[in-house]
Amino acid sequence: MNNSIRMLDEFLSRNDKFIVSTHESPDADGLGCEIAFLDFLRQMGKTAIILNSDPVPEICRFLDIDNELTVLEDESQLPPDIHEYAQFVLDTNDYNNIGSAYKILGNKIKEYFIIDHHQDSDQSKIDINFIKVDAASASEIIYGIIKHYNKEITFKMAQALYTGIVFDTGSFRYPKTTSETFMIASHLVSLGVDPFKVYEHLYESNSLSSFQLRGRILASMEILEDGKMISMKLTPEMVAETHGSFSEGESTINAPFTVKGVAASLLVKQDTEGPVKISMRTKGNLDVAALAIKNGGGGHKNAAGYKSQLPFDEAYERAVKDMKEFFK
Ligand SMILES: [Mn+2]
Repeated sequence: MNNSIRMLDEFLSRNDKFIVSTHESPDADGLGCEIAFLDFLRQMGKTAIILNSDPVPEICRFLDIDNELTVLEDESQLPPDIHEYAQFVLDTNDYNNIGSAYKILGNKIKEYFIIDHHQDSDQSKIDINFIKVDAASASEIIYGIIKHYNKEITFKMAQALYTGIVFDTGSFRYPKTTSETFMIASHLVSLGVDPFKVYEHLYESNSLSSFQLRGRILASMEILEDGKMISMKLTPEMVAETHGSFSEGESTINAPFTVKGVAASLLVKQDTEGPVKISMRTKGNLDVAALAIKNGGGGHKNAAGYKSQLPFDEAYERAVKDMKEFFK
């Protein structure tokens, strides 16, 4: 048994009641993990509920067949015996990154355990949690855990995990996609998942207002380093003026890679409330994870981000300058 499974096993043995959470602005991987993991915990004879900080994006609603994805707004929603609960944190390695829920839950739960695939420089965190950075998605890790314990994968669980995998691999395109990824996907499809239906929900269900928002983001682009780098802005004003969805707007960061020769894409973004966030995507050997970690964030070699305390325009200038270093 490897160390991660042993740590998980011990965590499961010493707790019977669990809260399951994912990161703020949740995505299909985090939400897919939660839905599958919730039923896994119940099959293990545990009590479990999902509590997140932010609502489910429209394109992920179809995953929530039994209405289990709950947003935690205040303490009155907590079970009376909350002090007997432990917490699973899925698809992020930073407890604070679960958003506002950490302020409500942080001092009440017994302990927490991370299951994630993002890079972190803190070895002690890796030693006591389940962090597998070579996994293409957290959903892939959850699948492995369910198989390890020989539990059943229902249609609901299969659809949730498949959607998480499709989302985090960019439809089986990103570099961490392996034959293992395809084998898992194949098994999930054999359990009844409809790949076209998942694709339609994820990629053909955006709202018209979000499409307009995308237009505004693209119009903000600066072409840098002879077309090797593209930077863009997603401002609170753009969100307010178009009424588009911030989370749908965020995916525009991938659009520059449809252009031959683009190796780096930068999106500096801020919703109508909340901090300025810097998202970086690259191709090849340009390692943005190190840059994100240096700024208090995290991520993967080719996809990473951090929050900035600076005003929007300063954060943008700084992020552009940092990323241009790759081309020196
Ligand atoms: Mn993920």
